[in-house]
Amino acid sequence: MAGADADRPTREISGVKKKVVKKETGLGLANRKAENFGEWYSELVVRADMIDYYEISGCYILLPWAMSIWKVMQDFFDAEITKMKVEACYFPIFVPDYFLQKEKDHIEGFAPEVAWVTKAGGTDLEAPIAIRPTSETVMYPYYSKKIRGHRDLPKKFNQWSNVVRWEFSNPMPFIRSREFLWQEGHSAFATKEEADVEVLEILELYRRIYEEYLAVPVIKGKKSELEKFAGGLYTTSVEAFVPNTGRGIQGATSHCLGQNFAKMFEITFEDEKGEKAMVWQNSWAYSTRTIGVMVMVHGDDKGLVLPPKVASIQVIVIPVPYKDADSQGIFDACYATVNTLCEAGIRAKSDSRNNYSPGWKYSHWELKGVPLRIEIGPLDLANKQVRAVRRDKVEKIDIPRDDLVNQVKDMLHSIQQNLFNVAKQKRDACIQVVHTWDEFVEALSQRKMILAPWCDEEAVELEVKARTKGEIGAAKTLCSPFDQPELPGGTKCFASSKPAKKWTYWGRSY
Ligand code: 87F
Repeated sequence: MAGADADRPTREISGVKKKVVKKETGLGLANRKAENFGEWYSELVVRADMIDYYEISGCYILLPWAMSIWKVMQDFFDAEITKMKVEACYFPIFVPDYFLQKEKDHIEGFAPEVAWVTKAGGTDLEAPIAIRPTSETVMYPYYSKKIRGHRDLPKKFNQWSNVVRWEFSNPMPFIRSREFLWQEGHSAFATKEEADVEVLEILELYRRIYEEYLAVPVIKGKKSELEKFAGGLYTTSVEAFVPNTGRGIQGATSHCLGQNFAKMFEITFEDEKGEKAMVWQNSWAYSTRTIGVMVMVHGDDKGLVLPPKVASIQVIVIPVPYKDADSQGIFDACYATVNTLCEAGIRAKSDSRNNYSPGWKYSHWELKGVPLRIEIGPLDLANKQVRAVRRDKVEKIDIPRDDLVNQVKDMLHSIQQNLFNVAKQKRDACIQVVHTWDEFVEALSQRKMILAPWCDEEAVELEVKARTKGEIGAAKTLCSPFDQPELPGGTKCFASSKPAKKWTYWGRSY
């Protein structure tokens, strides 16, 4: 039937007119995840009301549907770092030029991304002032001034803030934006041992944010010398993977800075023997990028899929009145259901708008990713039950109203678990172990996340980058996982044939 979708509404996305998936509601996405991932992602974050575009390229409006997710992660993280005796603080957004210069050696690579304020009204400032791209240079002069003796240590500060990095590569909501939100933690210790312990404690919190809250599997590991924060001693990270594009994505970083900044900023203390010593420092951050990773991993052709733990609405209750049915009874049952759920600590809401059909509402809340939908129609009313429909898979079950809370709790728990399990299966299916260069090139062309024995030499990583350079980007190291498979003696590096020192993940990345 030629006319079957001829009357579907079209929408212009990136200049191309696409058929909209659902004609009856007009709510379908014009782009498919498996066909044009980039357009699918940009369309989804806007249509699900997470993001709106702004006049300045690379800057986005973060809407309540996204901020509520950020808030859940913020509350979790704040509670955990408070247990670790980290204190909240806030330092200014502006950095004097001479503060930034102190760090000039490793800021060199970053310099093109630093934004500057040069004027107030019509008059030039005496000296340009930088907008923080990160706050080492803002905070450490204070550390230098305040840390005197061993009793001032450890000092552990965290701030929630925005930072600005004027990127020139393709911006992407949440993933690469010129202004973003993050937490940055900065701590100073008397000993390296204490710093080492904290690096891993924080990294574990980052793993939990991804795996327990966002239901995204990550790999914990250490960055190569080339990929670490140049100002630090070593960098650890959690690495996620986006199967549709075959790209790794750095999820969060926890750095041991060693004593590099202590030297630059003269952060010293008198130790217990009365001798002058330099502090050991860490810094650590995760940003709103976390939300983008979650969208990419779980979203589908119907829209967003939210893990229950971060969803601001976990259950949407929709009345399904029929012409001659007891509409008031149905609406009352919906309100009662919401009340019961909310009293049990479940984030539930009813959509009782009378200017939209139930079908439209189903599509709308699917687009927004609400984990569980409850429908109440005349039959449900008569049977003292509700119908529950999962967002993550095709499953409808009837729940007796007197067992509502228990069963909804179980379902939300099961959705959270299932999202993680499915994501992990997909991620694991993309991991390819290789031993030779040819296998590596083949796996890369199949968009895999590659685990290879490596000699751990910087020159070899540079060579791999150069040899894989192409239109869709070069391969680089993602991390050397802490969880190392056995490396039998005599194993050779896949790229240099020198003795391999460790297993390392490689791939294209964001
Ligand atoms: C961009 C411009 C200027 C990253 C930049 O990861 C400076 C920088 O120092 C820069 N982009 N970085 C590295 C940030 C390191 C570190 N800072 C504290 C973190 C965690 C939080």
